[in-house]
Amino acid sequence: MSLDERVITEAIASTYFEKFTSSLDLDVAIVGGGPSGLTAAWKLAEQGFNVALFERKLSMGGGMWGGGMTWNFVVVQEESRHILDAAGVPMKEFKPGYLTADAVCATAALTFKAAVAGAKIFNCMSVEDVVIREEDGVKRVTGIVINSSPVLMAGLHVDPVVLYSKFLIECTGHDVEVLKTLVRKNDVRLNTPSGQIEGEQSMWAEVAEANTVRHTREVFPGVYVAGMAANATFGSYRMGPIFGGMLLSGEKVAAEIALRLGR
Ligand code: 48F
Repeated sequence: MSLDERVITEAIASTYFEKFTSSLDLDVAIVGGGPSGLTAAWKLAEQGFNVALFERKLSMGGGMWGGGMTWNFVVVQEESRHILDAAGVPMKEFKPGYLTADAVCATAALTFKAAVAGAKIFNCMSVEDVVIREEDGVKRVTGIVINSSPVLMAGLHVDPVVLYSKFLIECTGHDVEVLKTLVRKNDVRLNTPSGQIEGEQSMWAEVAEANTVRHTREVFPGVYVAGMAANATFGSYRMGPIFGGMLLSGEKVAAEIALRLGR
């Protein structure tokens, strides 16, 4: 078979823009491709929702690849075993209740499950702002403003583009970047004790893990927080390289939004 470079280019461009235009009106936009975002994307996509995940970096996985301090194993608790089991990730019990999994295998498996379930993954794409609307005095986030990561990294003055979404899941981790932008630019109150982002506290794994799941909720009309972003938003602790809470948070946010969307 002879190869035509023009066809290769056309195949990539037309397939990519088909994926892009089918994302103009999303059910759910997920920002951040760490363990919580990937789990949420997988669980929503497998129910048939129009869901896309935006990750600033070239690779998915956020803080999961490196395990603890680059020793590339993660620990998960018994309660979250079913999620990695369903993704086909082998685990070993280290002590009762503490399971270890290969960090690379777990990250790759979650990425694979999300993509194969039909989540549209846009890597190398940064969410730099949100779309906001006001109706009867109530503000709501109705979409995301995205730009190419290399454009932002190079500091080029290039305008972003916009996609609409019924719900946004803020999964950007410790920095809570998208929610910070929403609060900084708009005169809004969040569904937190102070109405603002409370900020992350120091290490307390047991409380943090429980709170990651507890704080996974809608924090502003149209915006849910999940994963480490949920902890930072509601002022809880960090937990280090134990990942069960991240997986359970992704599972919970997917279930709650699925209910809201009528499934
Ligand atoms: O930090 P990250 O892995 O978030 P997570 O799902 O998991 C936290 C754990 O990895 C770990 C932990 C506990 O076990 O404490 O830190 O809550 O992934 C966040 C992802 O969001 C991307 C970022 O590159 C990372 O991959 N991200 C951040 N800001 C943006 C973004 C943005 N504005 N647009 C697109 N992606």
